[in-house]
Amino acid sequence: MIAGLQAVVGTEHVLLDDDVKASYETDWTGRFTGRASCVVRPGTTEQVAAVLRLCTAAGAKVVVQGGNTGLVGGGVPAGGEVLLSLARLDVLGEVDLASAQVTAGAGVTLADLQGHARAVNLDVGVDLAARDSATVGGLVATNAGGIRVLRYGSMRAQVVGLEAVLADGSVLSRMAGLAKDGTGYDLAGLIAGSEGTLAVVTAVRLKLWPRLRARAVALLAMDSTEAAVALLPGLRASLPSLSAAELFYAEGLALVRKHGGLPAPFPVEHGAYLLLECADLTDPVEQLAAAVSEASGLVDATVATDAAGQRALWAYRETHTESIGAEGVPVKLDVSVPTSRLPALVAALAPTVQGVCPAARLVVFGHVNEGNLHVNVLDTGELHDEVTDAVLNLVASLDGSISSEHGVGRAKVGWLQLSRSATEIAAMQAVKRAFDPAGTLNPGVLLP
Ligand code: 2HG
Ligand code: ZN
Repeated sequence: MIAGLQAVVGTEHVLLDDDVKASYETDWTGRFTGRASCVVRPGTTEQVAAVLRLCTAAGAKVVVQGGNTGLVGGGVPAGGEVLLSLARLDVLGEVDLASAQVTAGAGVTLADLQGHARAVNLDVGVDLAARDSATVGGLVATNAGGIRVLRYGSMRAQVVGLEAVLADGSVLSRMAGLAKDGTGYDLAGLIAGSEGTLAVVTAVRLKLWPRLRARAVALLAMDSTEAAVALLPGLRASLPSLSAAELFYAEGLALVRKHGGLPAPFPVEHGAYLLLECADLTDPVEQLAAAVSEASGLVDATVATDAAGQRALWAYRETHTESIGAEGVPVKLDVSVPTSRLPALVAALAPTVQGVCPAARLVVFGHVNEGNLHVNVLDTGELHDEVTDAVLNLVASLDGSISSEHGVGRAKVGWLQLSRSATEIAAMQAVKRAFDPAGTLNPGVLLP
């Protein structure tokens, strides 16, 4: 099989040396790691197809990887698989202005795609902190969310066309980008969010949005999560330009200040912080300032008008992940509940985690509009499964989802039944068998 792979992609793109493979074998969190039998780096869709034909024929298992920014172990080997890296599929098509769409190879980074779209006054609907490394293929395969979901939806909602290779090497392609297409099953929508278990995404066609250069950012302080959630209806109604609403707390603020050397945003600590961003064609600062001054339940607020001030406020939110990572390897649980139940979730988290792991340190933050909380637990020692179990059961008891935007991966596969019924899991397994009967793709990810 190795000789066959070398013949397809060239010897230099089949990595066998342990040192060279290492950066592909551990995920961003450092929690998930395993050895790959080899790393294969095809440069075209045809090469991906030939690689998959060879692997399936040899009975080899394949793990698919984009920018390796995943947080649930879905893109790194468990042990012995072929690691298929799509990083070289980085061709960006010309933007189609008539439809406001673009075709991008799976290996194009989000930042490159954003730059490409912005050059013609358009923009990508999804944005997230890992933009410089995260790739389009992985964003689609995991249905990534990020900081603009409240305005533009998740990655699946951006997809108007998709090319993917099935495990047997056949190529499924639907790239015309038809805005209306009533011909049956939405296979692109199904593959989006399937975490590499159904097919290998090699290219996507994405819808683009008008570029909104004028931005305003505010950081609000309030006493509680309840107060933050209570603000949402009024903010959405009075701010059609609202494009982000991000929540964090004093523990996370202390960590980002410690690791980033950031100044305190307010003279005293508060119960909850909400970062808002508005984006529009004309300057939204006044709109935002008016909405903030009318909002009830605020104890402090600051509005940034210039780009440097906006970046400084965003840093409090966007450096959470790396600041937590600098403290140790956390248990990361990306969950969502109906937004109205977010205060109940936040209130119950500390006692729930301490009940199973008294030494644990909890840092939570998230995307408030979607009821999406990033529960990061440090210092869990050997108790990561116990902590995971307690938190995910709490989430399920509040009608929530055990994975909001990071996917199930390997991290939560044992808990899928908390969010999906037996009937749903059986239907998902039947779909998996239809696409990948030999079970080549991403075994151990998503499905038990
Ligand atoms: C974010 O919102 C990402 O910044 C990462 O989804 C969340 O590190 C995390 O837990
Ligand atoms: Zn997030």
